[in-house]
Amino acid sequence: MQNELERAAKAVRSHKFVRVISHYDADGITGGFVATKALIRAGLSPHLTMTKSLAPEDLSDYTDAGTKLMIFVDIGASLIDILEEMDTDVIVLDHHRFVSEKDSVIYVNPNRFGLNGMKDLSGSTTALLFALVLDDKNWDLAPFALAGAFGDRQHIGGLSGPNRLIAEQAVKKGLVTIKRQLRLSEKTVYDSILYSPDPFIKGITGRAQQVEEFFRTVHIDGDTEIADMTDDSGDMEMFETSNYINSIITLQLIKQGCEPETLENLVSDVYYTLPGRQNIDDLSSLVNACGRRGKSGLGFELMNGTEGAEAEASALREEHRSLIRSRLIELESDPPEEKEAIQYFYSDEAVINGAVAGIGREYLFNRDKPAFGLAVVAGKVEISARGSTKLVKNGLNLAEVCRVAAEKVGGRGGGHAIASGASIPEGKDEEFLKLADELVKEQITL
Ligand SMILES: [Mn+2]
Repeated sequence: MQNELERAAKAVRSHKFVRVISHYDADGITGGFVATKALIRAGLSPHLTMTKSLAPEDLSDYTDAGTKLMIFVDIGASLIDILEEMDTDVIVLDHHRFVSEKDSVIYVNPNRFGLNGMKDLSGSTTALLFALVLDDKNWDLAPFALAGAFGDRQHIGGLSGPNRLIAEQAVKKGLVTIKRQLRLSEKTVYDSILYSPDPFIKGITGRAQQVEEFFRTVHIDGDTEIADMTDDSGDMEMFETSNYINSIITLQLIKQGCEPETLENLVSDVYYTLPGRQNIDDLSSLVNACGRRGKSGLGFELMNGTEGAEAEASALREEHRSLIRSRLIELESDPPEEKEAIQYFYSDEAVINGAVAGIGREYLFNRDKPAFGLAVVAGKVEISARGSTKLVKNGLNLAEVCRVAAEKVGGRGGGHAIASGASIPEGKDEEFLKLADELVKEQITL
């Protein structure tokens, strides 16, 4: 991988202008930010575009006479064969499913080098490795890169591989500090349970009256601040409070059928930037919301420290999260349809379906089947599919399911084994679901 990174750095040094194209989720936006910052520092003039998807026919939108170098971040893995045909130099920094390699494309993908693209590196941390090959001074971008990896949920259950090394170095360099604490990201316990859909407490999350009643019944002071309950506070009383809240939430989650993995992750390493002490999970969810609400550029500005960006991003996040909460609350009483091996539901908005499928499967739906969220948008059906580590260990590969099933009905799909997506023509959803059901059945019984 180091060789490929050196090749990338060398290619960059012979250019002045560069088109950077990144994905529009938290990983893509932070990765685009990290790459762009590093390129500016190296004396180049980058032009960054963040996009939801990249079809072969879109590529011409990004090339004009002046474009001699294109860099793809957290996107591009599925298009290597087509990128090879481009008249420009091409660098791809992506961790999605590895399909093929072509000598003319400089292609840094962890899956290509014996690493796990779902856990060991994200698009943004791959972009950080690229930035570091350009200049060691780019270490200050590590917190943003980590926010991207967290956006892809690579820290759940602990970081591994190069991601872990990056975090360790960032701590050593005084850029980041880690605290073991309840994984609630709002300021207070009350806000966390009311606003954050993760963890999702059945019958309570998202409903103020129920949250208040719940806290009264179990004698929890909702105003308790999460930051006060960290492992190094040395305050015995706070330590006990934290344990108590943890056990109450755990009990609730056991009642609603959550798996051990979910319960274990309630307490985890939470990363804060230094200085400033911003919760990196929080940064990640703000950037994610910007992308999902069609304002990727605001995510960039937030990281760049633009005045007012944080307040605007917070408002967008609340807009986005309220849609996710509402859909999950509806699904509590009207659960997904089940086929033999999969479960599925429809939403009006495609952008919330990844989160709804992921959180829903973990906290509300059948834990033994991957969840597919569908939305009919402008003549197409957009699909998000989410599984679990346990299902993947049992053979589930949703990237394969989405790719094969989508292609059979005239669409496109791919992603990761645990989380993937597809876009298919309208009216083909039943056929897609039937194919997906068969594919999952085959994978899990293998
Ligand atoms: Mn990614």
